Amino acid sequence: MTSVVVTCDEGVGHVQMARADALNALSVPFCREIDEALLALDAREDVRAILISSALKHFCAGADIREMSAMTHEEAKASSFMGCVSAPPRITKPLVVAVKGLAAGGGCELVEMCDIVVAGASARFCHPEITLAAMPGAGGTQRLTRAVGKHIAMDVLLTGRALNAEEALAVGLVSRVVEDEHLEPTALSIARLIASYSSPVTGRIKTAVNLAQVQLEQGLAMERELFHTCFSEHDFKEGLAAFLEKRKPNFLHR
Ligand code: CO8
Repeated sequence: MTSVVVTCDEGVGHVQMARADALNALSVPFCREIDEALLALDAREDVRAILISSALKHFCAGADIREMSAMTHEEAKASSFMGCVSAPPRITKPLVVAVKGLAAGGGCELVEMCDIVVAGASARFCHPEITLAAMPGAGGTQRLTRAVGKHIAMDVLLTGRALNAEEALAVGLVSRVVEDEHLEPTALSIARLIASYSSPVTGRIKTAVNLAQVQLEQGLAMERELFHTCFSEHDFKEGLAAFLEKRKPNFLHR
């Protein structure tokens, strides 16, 4: 079954996530498919902006919990595992993302990696890693904090609570909110408008804006190291097992 649908029209490359059996959970093979699609579009001369969206009712349920529960600390470190896609920060063309339903954990980190975020009214953004005795490993602590500031980031990351579309707009995680039925047409028209402008200039604006994210690389490297520590802890295994067994976790704080 195809889990990523790629189309290209009027200068816009469109990657639609459609892993229907697990709400677009970001397994390693699914991430590879998304990354390959994005990199292939970025390399095309006729593509001047890229849109990411979901074909399902939710945007993305985050890292694949079933897959993570079978992974050891050594495996996570050796593969630089981060429970998310890795290509978006390397994409040179403007990246627009259209979000409806839940963007959780790695799904929210994918959103945070994009350049313009268009939210449907049903969108909710959350980092539930803490409920699994885990933490973000794909930039969540860094990009969310840079987008919304320390106090909202701490609240979202330490409590696991979700921001709805209007709250996310108010704190700067989202660029625009529209009704769900207008989501894809609006996101597509934004991407098409950008694609109609001079692409060397849109690329340079993107590069320059990203330079405002001071010390991002340093923060990402430290976050990855802290994140991999979770895999060596009792509570993380317990958190993942409790999710899969649909029960409350029993954390021992180690
Ligand atoms: N991974 C794997 N499978 C998933 C995931 C997931 N993240 N989310 C949902 N599924 C599966 C469910 O198990 C279920 O499968 P089945 O039908 O076989 O039981 C199917 O998708 C449908 O899910 P639900 O029945 O739960 O659907 P609902 O509509 O009732 O609920 C939710 C949708 C609210 C999205 C709910 O599924 C949910 O809460 N999912 C988990 C969200 C979550 O906690 N995501 C964060 C994961 S952590 C992360 O992304 C960051 C990386 C952290 C790595 C930490 C390493 C140190």
